[in-house]
Amino acid sequence: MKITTAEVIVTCPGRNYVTLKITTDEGLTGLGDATLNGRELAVASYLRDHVCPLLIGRDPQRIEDMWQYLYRGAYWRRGPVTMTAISAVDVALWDIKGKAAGLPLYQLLGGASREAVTLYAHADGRDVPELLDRVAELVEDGFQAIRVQVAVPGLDKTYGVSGGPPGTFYEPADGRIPAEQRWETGAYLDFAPTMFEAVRERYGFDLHLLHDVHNRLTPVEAARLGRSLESFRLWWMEDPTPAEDQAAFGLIRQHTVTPIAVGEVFNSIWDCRDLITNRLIDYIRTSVTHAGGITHLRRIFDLAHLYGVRSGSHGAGDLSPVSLGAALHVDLAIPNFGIQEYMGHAPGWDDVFHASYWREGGYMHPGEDPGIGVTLDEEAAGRFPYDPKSLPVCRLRDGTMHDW
Ligand code: GCO
Ligand code: MG
Repeated sequence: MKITTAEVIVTCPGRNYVTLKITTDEGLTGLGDATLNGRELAVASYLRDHVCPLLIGRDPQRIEDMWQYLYRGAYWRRGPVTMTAISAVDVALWDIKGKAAGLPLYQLLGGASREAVTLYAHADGRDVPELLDRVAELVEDGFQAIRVQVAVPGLDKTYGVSGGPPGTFYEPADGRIPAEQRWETGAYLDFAPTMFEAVRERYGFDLHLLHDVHNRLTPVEAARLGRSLESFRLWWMEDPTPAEDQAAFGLIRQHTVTPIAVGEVFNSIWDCRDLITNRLIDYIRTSVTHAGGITHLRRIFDLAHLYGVRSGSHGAGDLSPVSLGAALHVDLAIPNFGIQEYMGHAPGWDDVFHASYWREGGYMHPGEDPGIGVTLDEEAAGRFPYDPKSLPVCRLRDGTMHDW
């Protein structure tokens, strides 16, 4: 079997998605997600200009060799752009392998280790009552794990709070110039326990609660937050500090038993190694799209398994349905699955993508179609052209740049 074409499709059905489509001389096609939110065209160019020409004529069945060729073969390696491009190739090749075998991908990964994949959904509110309403809807819909985020009183904008109608929460990403938001750590730390208190008071402890700090704290502030939330028994506290400084997690760990999840911005096993092997985190959030595809993500999860760390893959709406489909196969197969983020996609996404995956309440399954089970309608994709958007940036009240 040989690769005959490799095309990059950029489309915006509510959000920008970059998809790699690989076709073989036997007429099989495979899709991979290459979306890097806010930097989409950099990956599209990396693929079109530097990777696609290398694929033509190669054997798509040699997935491991292709991965090594693209990773070790690039002198300037690693980083989000390169690794997202490699991920897309890898996922597309696994899609082809599944189709060639006539099997859903999870069967090639060892078969199902569970009946379905447990999801966590997102609830947010401009205030605590609005959050409680949103949690009620998700509970009604069958979710047993919910990420909760509430606007911090006194701040004009808080990460994770859209103020939009339920089910339509997407990170604000408007135009080429990023919006600027202001942040005040003291107000957040004082307020955070209030939202968990309210949810626990209404729902008791049957519901799993998660929270994303989104890199806003210093290590000692994160330690304080984790400690102040202990009695609410969170499933996890996500990205309490920027993860470049991995030793920081040692300090957080010394002070709190609130579980920690990190890794959505990591691109390789090297980014995760110290946090995992030093047992500084409980969940690793790397995704098929940004951490080297199925081949490399499994390697990360296997390392994590050795150290009792479970998976909790990033699944924000800025990762395409191809990404979610691929993630579900991995989630279903690995022994140390923890939870899968589920944010859904913008209304109308299914005009462009068609997916075999299905959701029942708080569970999802990748479906039984051969390969990943997600297809793209190119004609429909063409009706939704690229729409430049940026993630916001964040400053402290005095104007100092901070982490968003
Ligand atoms: C999450 C993430 C997202 C990111 C987004 C950036 O946990 O879901 O933090 O909300 O901010 O994916 O593109
Ligand atoms: Mg996050």
